[in-house]
Amino acid sequence: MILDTINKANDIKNVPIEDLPRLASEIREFLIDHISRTGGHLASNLGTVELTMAMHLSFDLPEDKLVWDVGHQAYTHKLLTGRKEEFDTLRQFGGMSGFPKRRESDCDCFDTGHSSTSISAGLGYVKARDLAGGTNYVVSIIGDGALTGGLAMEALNNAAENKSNFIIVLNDNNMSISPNVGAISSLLTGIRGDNAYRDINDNVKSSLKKIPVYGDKIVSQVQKAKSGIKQLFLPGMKFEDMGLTYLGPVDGHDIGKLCKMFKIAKKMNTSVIVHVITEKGRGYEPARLRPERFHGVSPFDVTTGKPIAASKTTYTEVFSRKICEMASRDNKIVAITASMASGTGLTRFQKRFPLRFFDVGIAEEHAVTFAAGLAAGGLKPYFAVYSSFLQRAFDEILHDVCIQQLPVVFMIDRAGIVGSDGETHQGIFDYSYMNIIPGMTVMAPKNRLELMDMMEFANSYDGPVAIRYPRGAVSDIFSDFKEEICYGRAEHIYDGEGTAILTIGASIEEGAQVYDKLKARGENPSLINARFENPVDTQLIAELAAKHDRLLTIEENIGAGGFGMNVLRAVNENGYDIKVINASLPDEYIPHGGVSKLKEAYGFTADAIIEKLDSSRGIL
Ligand SMILES: Cc1ncc(C[n+]2csc(CCOP(=O)(O)OP(=O)(O)O)c2C)c(N)n1
Repeated sequence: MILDTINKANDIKNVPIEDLPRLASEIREFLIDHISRTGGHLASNLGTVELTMAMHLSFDLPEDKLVWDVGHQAYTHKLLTGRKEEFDTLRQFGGMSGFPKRRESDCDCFDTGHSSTSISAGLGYVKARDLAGGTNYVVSIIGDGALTGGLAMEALNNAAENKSNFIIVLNDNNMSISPNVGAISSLLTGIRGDNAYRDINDNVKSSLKKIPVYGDKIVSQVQKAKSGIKQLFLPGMKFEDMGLTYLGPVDGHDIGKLCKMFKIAKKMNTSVIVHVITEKGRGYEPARLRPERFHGVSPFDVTTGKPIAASKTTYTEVFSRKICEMASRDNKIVAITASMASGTGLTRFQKRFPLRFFDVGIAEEHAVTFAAGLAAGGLKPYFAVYSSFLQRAFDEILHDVCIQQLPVVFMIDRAGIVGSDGETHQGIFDYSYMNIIPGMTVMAPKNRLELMDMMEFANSYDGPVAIRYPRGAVSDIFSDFKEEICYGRAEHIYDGEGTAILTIGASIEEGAQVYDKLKARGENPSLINARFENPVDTQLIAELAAKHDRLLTIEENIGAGGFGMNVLRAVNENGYDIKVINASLPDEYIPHGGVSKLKEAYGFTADAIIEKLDSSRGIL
């Protein structure tokens, strides 16, 4: 195995050129074998094997900097930088992350997970290098999907003014997770099109001539090599017009051509885009044919491509069906996704109501202000979005939706600990950042039925509402309890005395376990499903204070600024005579791992919560 000879950065440079295609095949086999067992990002990684090899052949790590966008496609980079053995622990607690991590390797120069950051970060590296008089190369690798993000556009706008070498590799596979959308995608499709493949022409010459000293020489060499670098050509003029140098498109599976292109790019004294065409899922037919399904996968059978574990009904699925049912009755309902139609369950809506469905690209900030405009125009927009990705749209939620009290519904999926994607993807901040925006109503269902009831409630409510629900299988806990939803009112599950357990959303599970354990040791606590994080049910808290000596709040979110804080404030401000104990996740970034392992490690289990309760009572 050639892969056995690669144990640290730059080892690939010792592999004979004729063996590189075999190494690419071995890497693909390795990735398919390992990801089929651990789960992870497959299709994108299969598409970047040769591109990564070519970059490792063309640059010197760790001195040169490779800044990956999103970072989900950096598995080959990890393999080529001495982390082969760690693949068995991919995305597991204490194991190797699925994204670049500076703490993991000096070859990972920037932590990522969210989209469209690489050009900004890369440009920062460029300026830091230039100010220090350094000579290393900086390469940002961004996908065509990530290029639709506003941050990437802001960065390009800035990078166009740069007068030193900065290489931006545009990894174009014509796909975001789903097929890419919008004008950027059309622009790239145009460039990729038939008439794009021409021989060298004047425009390329002008690009090449920008290379100091060597430019003219390269032009004449390229002209001599008739079929040499055939794909250097004109169509990147749109980028050139912006002030960026454009090279490409180049076949992203041809290592020789890629290396030649990088050789040229290294000579430019500008920001240069190297446009690379790759195929998602290359080398594994199920992933090549259905790249969307193989974007992020749980363990699967390599022969059939089918997942090993049987799928269960998820909250996403419940949302997916319910929104269609509601939209069939109410033609004001429209749905928005920021490039996550399948992940958020909106594919069904897209098929049934194509004119009322909007995929805006990886553009959460735009999605929110767009939703505000739709609402101001008389519609009822539902923006379905993962908790961690909505973080970027904080100002738009405040400035465009809430100040104007526009009736936008935020369906916040993947809230709480999501597990194996780690720090960047845990949905543990939304109770805090949504909570502090005046005029925002924040709800969370205890089970699947309540999610549907909350959606009906949100539809009838004339103002901004957020409903947050977790990743994974639905719960049917306490499905016999279905009091009608009243604005700002909680739901009593069990009435008792002494300790009142007040849970929000999915943490009813931990609350019920705490309840059972306290009961088992002879106590008679109350259990309440808060339903509303904001506004908090002050009337209920007053009633509880009369009969209980302790209020235990439970929320799957960091402690700062969330539900527990609201309860504590209500108690303080009204002078209620009751002690409040807040159980939450710690105010920390939670790494990757299985959800239950993480809950254990970060003290979010019934036992850990009872321990906290007991220590507040002086019971050790
Ligand atoms: C802010 C943000 N929104 C959504 C996502 C989810 N996401 C991860 S990868 C991806 C698609 C990226 O497409 P592209 O950049 O073309 O990379 P490819 O996977 O096609 O190689 C999306 C939408 C994210 N990581 N960050």
